[in-house]
Amino acid sequence: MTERCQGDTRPRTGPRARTAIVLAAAALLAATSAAFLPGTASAGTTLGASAAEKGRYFGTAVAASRLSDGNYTTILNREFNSVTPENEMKIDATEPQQGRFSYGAAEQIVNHARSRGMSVRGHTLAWHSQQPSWMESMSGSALRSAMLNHVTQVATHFRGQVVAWDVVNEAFEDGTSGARRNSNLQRTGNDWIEAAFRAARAADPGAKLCYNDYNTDNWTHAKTQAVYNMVRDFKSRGVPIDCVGFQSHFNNDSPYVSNYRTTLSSFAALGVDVQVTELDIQGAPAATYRSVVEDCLAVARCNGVTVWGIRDSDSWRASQTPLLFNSSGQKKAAYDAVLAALNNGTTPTDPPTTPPTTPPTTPPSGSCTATLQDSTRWGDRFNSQVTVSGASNWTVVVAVTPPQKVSNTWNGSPTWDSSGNVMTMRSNGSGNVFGFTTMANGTWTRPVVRSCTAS
Ligand code: G2I
Repeated sequence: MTERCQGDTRPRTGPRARTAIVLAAAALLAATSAAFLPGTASAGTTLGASAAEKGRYFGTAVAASRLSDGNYTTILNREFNSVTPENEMKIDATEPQQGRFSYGAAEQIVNHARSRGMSVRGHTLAWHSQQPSWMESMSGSALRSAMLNHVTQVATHFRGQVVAWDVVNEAFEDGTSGARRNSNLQRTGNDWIEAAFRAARAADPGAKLCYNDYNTDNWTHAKTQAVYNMVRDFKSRGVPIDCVGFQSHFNNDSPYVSNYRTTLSSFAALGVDVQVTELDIQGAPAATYRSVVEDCLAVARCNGVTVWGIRDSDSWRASQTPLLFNSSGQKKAAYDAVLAALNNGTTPTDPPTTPPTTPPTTPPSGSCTATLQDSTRWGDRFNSQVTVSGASNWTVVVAVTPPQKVSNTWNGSPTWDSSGNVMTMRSNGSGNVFGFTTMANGTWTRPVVRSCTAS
């Protein structure tokens, strides 16, 4: 190209000229791809590039101690366009002594990621676990201000470098209570979560602020409903929350369930982004990995998936071989399934991003509305009444929480799924109010209306 003067517009037709044109075009294409998809190879062949084509990211947890492992960083740099420090931004790592902050390991990851165009999810500012010993032994107003100071300092330090923060992690109890987890932070007052979110917003107004938890994947679970109610309440009161993270550590005791997509879309309908934040699946079944990715792609506000480690040997549950690469760094069948899901994914069509006007027990659905009310309660069972509006021929799906069982119904024709926990009730000409009796079997969680469809 150097043999021609500027302004020389004569056509070039010789073999050298054609080679130069091809090379220039290839360079331009490469430069363009790099500009739009930093940190990834060409679209369609890596997780990050394929996710980017769908407007999503595909991330992984990263441990600073592994950044010197060439096999690890080769995969990291090739496949992922988002990283979450696995432990390096936790409270014990960033404030090991009160008021003395330590950011070295976290910065190592942030610099590695950002210099390659990957985005960073921050994990986590306020959590009952992995607290430094000085914080573990604190309580009351001293703990409240120490927690808020921690949120402020860390979010300020990384301002502009972290796209989303898990502001609060795992604040709800497991099981059927739907209660907050009893932790030293919870004991400072029920408003500790919203106080943490407000402090984070003030410190880094540009970061998306997320609530993050596990065992919140199954829409019928009390814990899922409890988090949903908190987010709904926060949105209605203007507490600055932008996103909800679903850790999604799936295993034989806590398996993936087909209502996962309902969970993601129901939260998204509250007006928050949703993200799969710590995905791993015992045994890495390809079909389940594929389903998770398809569920995220089906929800417009599901804007990314993060797996909790790269190779099986990097996993906190290494013996369950739950990740996309084996311990030698080779792609597993689950990898191929995820890549295929990302490449086949369609543009999402679920639009609702405004909070539903229906109560939390009535997630948004079809063209009718079903509202569930508690009715008579006995020592071993309770009645519920569902009122349908907007249709005379309707189908309403209701779920009870195992080990509950529905023992009786009226004013509708029920059918059941194989688990016996999900009842599809169809109108039978008896009007628009139907009812049913639930045997509690020790669990008094209110049944959930999943959908109402006019027919
Ligand atoms: O437990 C799995 C994840 C559940 N959700 C929140 C995540 O933050 C959590 O991550 C795990 C890390 O993957 C582990 O690596 O959190 C664990 C601690 O709660 C991490 O384990 C800790 C070990 O307990 C420590 O002994 C060890 O020093 O990892 C540390 C660093 O390797």
